[in-house]
Amino acid sequence: MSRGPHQPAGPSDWVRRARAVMPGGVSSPVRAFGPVGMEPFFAARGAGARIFDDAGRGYLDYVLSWGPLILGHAAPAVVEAVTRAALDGMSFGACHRREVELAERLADCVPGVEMVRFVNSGTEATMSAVRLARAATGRDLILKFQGCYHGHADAFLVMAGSGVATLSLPDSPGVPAAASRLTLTVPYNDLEAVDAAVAEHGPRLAAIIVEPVAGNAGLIPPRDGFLKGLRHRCDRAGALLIFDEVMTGFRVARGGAQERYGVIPDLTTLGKVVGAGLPVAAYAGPGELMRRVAPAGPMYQAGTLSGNPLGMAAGLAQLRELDRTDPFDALARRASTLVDGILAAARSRGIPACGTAVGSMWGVFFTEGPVFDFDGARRADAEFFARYYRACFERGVFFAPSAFEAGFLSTAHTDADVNETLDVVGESMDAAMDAAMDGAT
Ligand code: KE4
Repeated sequence: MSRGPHQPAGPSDWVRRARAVMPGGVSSPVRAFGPVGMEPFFAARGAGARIFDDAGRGYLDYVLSWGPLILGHAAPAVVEAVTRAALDGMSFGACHRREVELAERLADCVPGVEMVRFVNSGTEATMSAVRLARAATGRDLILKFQGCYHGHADAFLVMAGSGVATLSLPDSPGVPAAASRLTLTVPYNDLEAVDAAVAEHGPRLAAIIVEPVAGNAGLIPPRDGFLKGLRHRCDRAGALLIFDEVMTGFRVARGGAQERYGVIPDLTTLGKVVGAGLPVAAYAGPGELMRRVAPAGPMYQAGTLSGNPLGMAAGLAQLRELDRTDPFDALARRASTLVDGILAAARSRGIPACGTAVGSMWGVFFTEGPVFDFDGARRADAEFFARYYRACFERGVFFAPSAFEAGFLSTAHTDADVNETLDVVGESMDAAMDAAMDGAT
């Protein structure tokens, strides 16, 4: 693999064209590479563990479309299923067997799931799950955790108010204060803060929504007892527990975090892996709750392309392949090898770092650990990360272009790929340290 500079000199023509017609030149902000001081990367194709730019240069990919591609890019089983499905039509706007088959498979795999409603994005899934919790409890307030991301619905784009138990403030223009005041925000892994919020607002609390393994603040695992503690507090308060498993589903275990940690939520949201890269997500739970959703019940939610036949084909093919090969232990071992190698490279250079892997999700912070919450994650050295990131990219390794994202691994990544990555990591840490001494930004 060529290790020459992979970055064109200035904004390419495509970046200029993109910025002329799309805000920031991207379809989603994190793709703009802002935090790492680079121009947006344009992908041309992916194959296995690698993604390729327009010039044909390959990068070992640990973003994997932000999690969906657990079998790697263009997995043959998925491509064949989608190709075949497309020949029969792109969308029916009617029931079809594959959506039933995928819903049955999700119910079979995920402990807290009995019934499923498909939607087209994680945001749709979480906003619908919150609406269902409000419908089921007749209550309005929800509680979320700082650093957890559940998509861009108004209820979630909030930041903590002044006090721990106070209601939140908008975290984006366009989000009305009235919407934010229905969301409580407390630190991740902090059951005492949850107790304070529940003591103040418990009778109005419809749900607690949580990433059971936080993957949107870097990777922050739940502390022992945290998830079980949320389960008990919801039961005592009469609120529903929502596990946002859009990222952790079929990633930290076949049955997601609820299988791994043995804590069953009232509602589960899924996405990413269940669509294998196509726009598929879902909210799900026991029949008693899900039958409140129209047309079975009064809670309205709908979607033109929900249960799309190509997305269903992709998800079924990917989940069938996961069941056929059962790669979870091997993926977890390889992810741990990667993180251990990165931490060893940092330690041998005197660079403060901590991190871990949970299944095939992983993350490293450039700060002394441990990191239990978003405040801890924010202590990481963002300048060093940006220099290190650019050096890795120039050497052909594509990590998430933000210190506040998790990394992933696919079954297409080999031990040789991980070893090559660790070589690049060491070289890039040296380059980042040299750049710091030279005063380069
Ligand atoms: P989408 O609406 O982007 O499909 O899903 C929102 C969402 C919900 N819940 C969790 C736990 C998530 O991680 C996400 C989306 N994750 C980000 C990456 N951290 C998607 C990447 C992006 O925003 O472009």
